[in-house]
Amino acid sequence: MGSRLSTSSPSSADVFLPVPEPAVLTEPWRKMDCGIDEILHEVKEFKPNIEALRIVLYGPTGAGKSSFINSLQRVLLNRNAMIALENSTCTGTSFTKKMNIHKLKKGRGVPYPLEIVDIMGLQSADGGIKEEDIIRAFEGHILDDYTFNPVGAITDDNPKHKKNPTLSDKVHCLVCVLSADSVSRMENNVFEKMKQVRESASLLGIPQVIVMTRVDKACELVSQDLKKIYYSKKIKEKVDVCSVNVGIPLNAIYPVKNYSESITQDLVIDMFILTALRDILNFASDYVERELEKDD
Ligand SMILES: Nc1nc2c(ncn2[C@@H]2O[C@H](COP(=O)(O)OP(=O)(O)OP(=O)(O)O)[C@@H](O)[C@H]2O)c(=O)[nH]1
Ligand SMILES: [Mg+2]
Repeated sequence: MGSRLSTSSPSSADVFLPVPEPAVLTEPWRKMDCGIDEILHEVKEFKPNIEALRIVLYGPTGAGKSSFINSLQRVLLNRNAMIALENSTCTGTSFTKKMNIHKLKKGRGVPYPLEIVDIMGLQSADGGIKEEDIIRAFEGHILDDYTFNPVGAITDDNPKHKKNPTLSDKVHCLVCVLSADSVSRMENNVFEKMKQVRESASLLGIPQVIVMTRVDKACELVSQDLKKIYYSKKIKEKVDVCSVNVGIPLNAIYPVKNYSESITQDLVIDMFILTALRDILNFASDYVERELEKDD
């Protein structure tokens, strides 16, 4: 009895036991490029070359689209805020059924030059949003408060259909929202739907990014210490899955933790949200600049 403990030479079974790979990388897969004050200042003072930039969020039901909008608003106001209704019970049916255009603020009564279009989830028990509707939305044909019709896309005679949209009505950046804890289990048809939307955006020259939410639910290390996000092997793997399946390069993928429980602000949560926001603003602004140059 106890022979395995008393002997110093390992048995053959021990020799072939797989050595678990470390969950923490020795080098980060992405480096932080500046501090929170600098990035917050850059974002708060951002002046686009149009009155307001417009971005659209799209992705599967429950991915965290509405939560991301609220997180962006919280970072700008440095307090708890709820401008988009979130879904706290995941039923498989999209909670957001209307197209809502959220206008962000950077202080009480002070508008921020970013509008966010929150649309219905891509995949849901009731069929989800129609691809044609997404495309019409980013071309600027759908007005705020339009209720999606599960059986058909918007028609030209609908009062919420805008016939001749201007550059301000159009979407200047497509933000695909995926949750880190479910991306590896997502069905191929959802990725296919996303790819098609992305390709349509590419034809219009609209830049695209992925915001990967719920990192705290996908990695124990990150759940305990969000600062480890760029040192987490698991998060890097999830980012790779997003990139390969949606076809968006790694340098346009932003892992974030949304505010979902806390009522107070957290500098680390803010830092990752701000990193995503800063790049989205720049990409959207570059697009608007290209469109304006075309008109010259
Ligand atoms: N822990 C954690 N929970 C999150 C995070 N992001 C979102 N959630 C939660 O996930 C659930 C779904 O989030 P929503 O923002 O409602 O998702 P959605 O994409 O808007 O969903 P639909 O409108 O139904 O398409 C909510 O309970 C959120 O509080 C995150 O980063 N971490
Ligand atoms: Mg929503």
